[in-house]
Amino acid sequence: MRGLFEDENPAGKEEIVGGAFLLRAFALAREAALLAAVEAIAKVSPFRHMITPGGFRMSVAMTNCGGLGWITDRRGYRYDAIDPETGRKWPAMPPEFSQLAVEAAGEAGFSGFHADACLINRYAPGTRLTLHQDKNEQDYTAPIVSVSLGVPATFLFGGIERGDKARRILVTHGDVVVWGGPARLRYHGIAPLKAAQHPKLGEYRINLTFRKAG
Ligand code: MD6
Ligand code: FE
Repeated sequence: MRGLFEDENPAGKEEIVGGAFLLRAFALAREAALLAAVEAIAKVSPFRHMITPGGFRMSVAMTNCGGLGWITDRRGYRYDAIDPETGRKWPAMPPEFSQLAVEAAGEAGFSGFHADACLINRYAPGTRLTLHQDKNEQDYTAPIVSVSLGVPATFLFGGIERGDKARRILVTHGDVVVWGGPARLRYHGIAPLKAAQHPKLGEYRINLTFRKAG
């Protein structure tokens, strides 16, 4: 139980480093709506393993919703309004997604965050995301809002240089990480997912990352 003792933060808000905040369980009450929306999106634009510019198949399965979607192929990393698998626009951003993103950003001190892109990542056991910076967006003054659902994961939170030592943060179902300002270009990743079962998502972890891409 959290928040029962004076030395714990009842709001469940923790500053990981300057500009990066963990909002524990912030999305928990909305899990049913979020999971239903992910399912609906994946029916239109299915999860797929994209190819990196270097020719590697990503172990994370991805899809997107919103006006812009993050993609990678042999030509590079970028945002595009069209899903290359379907040839059509990405599914629209559901209102419950936009609402969660603006509220979480506000809780972390970034008011007026209007996401135009939501990348949806799906991790199976063993899947990892190596350390990277998010730098395909136009405007680094906007934060990123990241929602974790399903199986717990270890978020690796590094510095501004790739070789900087990374902190390890456990993110569980319903947790939201918001980062921006001085943290916006920090290296980060996900350690290989440990096998576990979640009552709603089985062996999977789903991550929603909201960005202002355009
Ligand atoms: C993930 N997230 O949590 C991967 N990037 O599955 C990210 O790469 C990420 O969570 C920028 C900000 C928040 C994130
Ligand atoms: Fe990232």
